[in-house]
Amino acid sequence: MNLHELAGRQRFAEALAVRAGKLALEMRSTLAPAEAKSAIDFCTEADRAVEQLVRGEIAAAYGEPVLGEEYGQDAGADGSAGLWVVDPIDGTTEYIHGSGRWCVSLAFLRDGAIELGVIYEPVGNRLFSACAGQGASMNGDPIQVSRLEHRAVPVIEVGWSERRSLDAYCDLLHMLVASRMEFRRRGSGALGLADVACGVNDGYVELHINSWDAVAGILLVREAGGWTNDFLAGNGLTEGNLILAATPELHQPLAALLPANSGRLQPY
Ligand code: LIP
Repeated sequence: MNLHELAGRQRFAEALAVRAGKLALEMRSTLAPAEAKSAIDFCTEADRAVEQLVRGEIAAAYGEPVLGEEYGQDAGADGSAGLWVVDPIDGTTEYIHGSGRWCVSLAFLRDGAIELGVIYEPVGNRLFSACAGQGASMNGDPIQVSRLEHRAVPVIEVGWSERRSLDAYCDLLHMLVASRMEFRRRGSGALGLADVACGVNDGYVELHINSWDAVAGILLVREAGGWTNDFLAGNGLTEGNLILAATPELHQPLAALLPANSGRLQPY
């Protein structure tokens, strides 16, 4: 695909993410009770409506397969001819609780490579966008990872889900503090990664995250000059994986804190 066509897709994904985010925002005040997928994982009618909107627009514009959080992977979507990876609302618990910390995340992949990543945070009105080899932006302005130029204590966001043990999570927090780093958990893996790309976070680590939460943010971090592990190695797309994304100065110190068997840590 030439750059001109990819740029057209990027504009399409940006407009679609904004439209999808506005739909989620409109739906929030009149929402039916959330449905529990597990003790801490929920789905709302807005998650489904937003994913349906996104799937419909992609089908109409490109006719390409989608892997989405709520409706799964389209038949025949092996990714070689192009695959859209969609999280309609990342940070659903924050969304339900009335916080602004949630977003729409869209990515386009081909042949196992992430070509586009777009994340829209409706409440903060932040639109993050990256195209492979073309840099990353927020609301149209170029962004860069921190390079620790703030000269203060590093801030590392550490995501958690029930897919890994609470003990392993707490061990990681202990080691971060012992290494003189601050930790945060703000409830959206996609925004945690976007915040690495724009320097608000110095790193993002989660012992297991799903691809729809991670792939758009991974491209943002890499295009903003950051380091990420090869999240898509093995079955990362369908099974999820460990994610480590950071300003380059921190990738080795952070990798040293992770258990040897925690996932694939080779670079992307
Ligand atoms: C969740 C993320 C959370 C992350 C979890 C989970 P959801 O996604 O937002 O930050 O730690 O792994 O995937 O359920 O809100 O889309």
